[in-house]
Amino acid sequence: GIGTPYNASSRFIDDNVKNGMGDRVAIYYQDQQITYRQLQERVNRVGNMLTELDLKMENRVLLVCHDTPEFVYSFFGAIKLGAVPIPVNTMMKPSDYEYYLNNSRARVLIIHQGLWENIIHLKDRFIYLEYVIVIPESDQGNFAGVLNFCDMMENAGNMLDSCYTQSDDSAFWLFSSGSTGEPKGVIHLQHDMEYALDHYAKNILKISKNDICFSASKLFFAYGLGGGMYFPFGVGAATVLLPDRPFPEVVLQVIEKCRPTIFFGVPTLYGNLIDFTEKNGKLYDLSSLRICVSAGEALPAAFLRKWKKIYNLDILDGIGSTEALHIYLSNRIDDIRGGSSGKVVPGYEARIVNEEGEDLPPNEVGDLLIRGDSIAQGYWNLHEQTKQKFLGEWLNTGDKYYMDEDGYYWYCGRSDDMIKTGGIWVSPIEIENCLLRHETVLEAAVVGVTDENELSLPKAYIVLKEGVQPTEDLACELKTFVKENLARYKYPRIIKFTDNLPKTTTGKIQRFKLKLDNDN
Ligand code: 3SK
Repeated sequence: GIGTPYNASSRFIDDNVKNGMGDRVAIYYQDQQITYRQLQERVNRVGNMLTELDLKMENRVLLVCHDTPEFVYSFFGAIKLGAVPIPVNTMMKPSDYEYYLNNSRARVLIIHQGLWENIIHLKDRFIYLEYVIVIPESDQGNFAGVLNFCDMMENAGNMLDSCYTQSDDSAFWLFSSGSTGEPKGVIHLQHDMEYALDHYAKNILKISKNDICFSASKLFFAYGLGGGMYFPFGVGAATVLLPDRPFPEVVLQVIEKCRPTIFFGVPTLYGNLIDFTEKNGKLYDLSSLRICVSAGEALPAAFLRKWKKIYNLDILDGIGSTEALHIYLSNRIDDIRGGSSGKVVPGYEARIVNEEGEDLPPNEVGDLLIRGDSIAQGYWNLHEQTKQKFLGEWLNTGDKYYMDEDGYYWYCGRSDDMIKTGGIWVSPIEIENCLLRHETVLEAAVVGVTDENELSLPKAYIVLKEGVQPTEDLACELKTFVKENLARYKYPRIIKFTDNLPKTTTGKIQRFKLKLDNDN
């Protein structure tokens, strides 16, 4: 039989207009203020233009968009049809987009002009793609064979009923990168955003319609998607969108100008903001903020102290994941334990288990499992990996944690060797494979090491081919080589030349031994 209808686009966009908030600002973008009524009309226009292309329920749409209103219109426009938007990282290499498109079998690609120009040469390799909709960034450019987002919007109707979906229908995907293999499509359902909103944003952030959110973390990250979009929309609040890279000066200026009340950043950014403020000796006016949030990796306690000292603001550190959609362990506004990830967010449950899956007592390190209803349905077309990660109701986070007697959780590292740099997961294997393509490299092993602020960075141990001299210049060349061949943020910040790598008898590199290197 037909069950209760639930469509996340209706819930996060239309309900605001229905509830009398149509004239409130939903998005601050550059000099524009976009109200909920305007937002609803534009979401409807995108829905109509996708319908014109015969996009149907469950068809995927890849979004390669900067943080602009078009991202939001496209995301919710697709969901309103029951189609499935897939926002992806805008900083990847061309071949990564070939993978995203072919793996997801997206029929439509919505992409900013500059980003399209970077991948246009690969277009014959996009097997399932039928339409490319380019969001223009200038009058000039090659729009041959593609559709123009703005022209289509203008010609599309502004009324659209949401299609009949239920709370367990697919709503959107995000790609999650693993230590081995290719990125995995994480399938999120229609009800997932509302669950994260109700449990994390309402309970922990106490978000209300009077808030203005600003996420320096981009919308294509699960973290930014909540903080910069569906948390504020879920309560009729506003968001500030910043399309540029979040350089410290820009971020501080945006806060001063737009006066947000909740700010979302990653530890590396807080470190940069602190450095920038200290070096310039100029204090920005951040007095509009009532909460700063950090996630992505553990926030060094020193950053918490310095931020408080400089700006008299607390940072709420928490941990989440793409698979869980948002934060499930967090400090509280009136209960912050520096250096810890805080306690379990109400609505989620946590277990710390040993290798046999048995629960461990306080203070013992084990694997963190999480339960809660924003957890994804599974990975697209990856049966084995889905079984390993999604254990019935429990999600195996892949993080090592212990819980102290007071119920605070303390992060102890990754179960696998993945490295988080600047809040983004990086696979050591991908960097190693890239280094191995350099003519001078015989063997390479990459591990995450921590800098003086306890933030992790990729470090490469390299065995050179016979006769090649290990020099500073070669180290620089290898860094540049990785920057040119992978997304820039993946390059090893430190290179150490060595005569051999520690290996098991079967020849597997023992990265954990490298992490114990006295230099680190
Ligand atoms: O890495 C995290 O801590 C995180 C938090 C919220 C949403 C997504 C992620 C990956």
